[in-house]
Amino acid sequence: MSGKIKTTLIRIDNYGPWTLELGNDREYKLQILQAQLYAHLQRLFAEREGALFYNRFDEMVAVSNGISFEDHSKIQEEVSKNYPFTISMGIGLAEKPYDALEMATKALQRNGVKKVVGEFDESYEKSVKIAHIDVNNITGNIIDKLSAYETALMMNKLNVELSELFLNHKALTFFCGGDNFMVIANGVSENEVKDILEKVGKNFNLTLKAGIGIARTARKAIELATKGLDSIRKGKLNGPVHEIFDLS
Ligand SMILES: Nc1nc2c(ncn2[C@@H]2O[C@H](COP(=O)(O)OP(=O)(O)OP(=O)(O)O)[C@@H](O)[C@H]2O)c(=O)[nH]1
Ligand SMILES: [Mg+2]
Repeated sequence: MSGKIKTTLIRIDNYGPWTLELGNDREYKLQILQAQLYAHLQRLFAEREGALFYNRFDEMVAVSNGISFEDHSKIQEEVSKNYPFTISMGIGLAEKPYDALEMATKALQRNGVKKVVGEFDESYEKSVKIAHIDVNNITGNIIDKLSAYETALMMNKLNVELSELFLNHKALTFFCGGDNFMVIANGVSENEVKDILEKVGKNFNLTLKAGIGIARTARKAIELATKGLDSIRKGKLNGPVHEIFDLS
């Protein structure tokens, strides 16, 4: 697969010092703002065929293939108009997701407030590979047997193990709620995904499945990944992994 993955790191400018100004009774206000910002940015990126992931709640990562500098600037303006802070965005373009995000991080480190900095090259921004991973029958095997807290702890541990194993391939894993994980997986083969799922499944005494989508944009890649996953779920395909391409 030729082409590169583009990631955008979104950081709230001077967030730390600003939060302190809100006093000690601030946590609920920050949680509301962060949730609103996430929802808003998810929509702004999705409208431009991208996808957004929580990184550390107050710092988010988008897969932004095909989204221009001008569009990033429009997103930034929209945030400036609606929130009591501004954001900066660092953009990285590389063959491997980890390298793209590292470039994005470095771009932000070199620059100050309300910046949009980094790599744009539309001719390379045409391949996104995303795996949508899901636990088989989490309802019967885990949710109905363990306490809600233990289930959540298990998902956290699963997130750590998946993240580490995919990071060995320079791929980035994000927990998306329930029993769902999305991996920005450019450079990881279908067989490598399968091996990781089997290894993690053994360690946690459960089984996992994954749809993999390959497309020009993040939103389409996720749509295809989820389609692959649902086909396995409905028994139309033998799992645990199914890959679908659409580079039209
Ligand atoms: N983020 C996200 N969450 C989902 C999605 N589908 C289901 N969920 C949530 O994930 C949890 C588990 O759902 P399922 O994976 O369908 O349930 P399951 O018992 O594991 O069943 P199978 O996966 O079909 O074996 C539920 O809390 C759902 O709300 C999805 O596409 N994305
Ligand atoms: Mg499931």
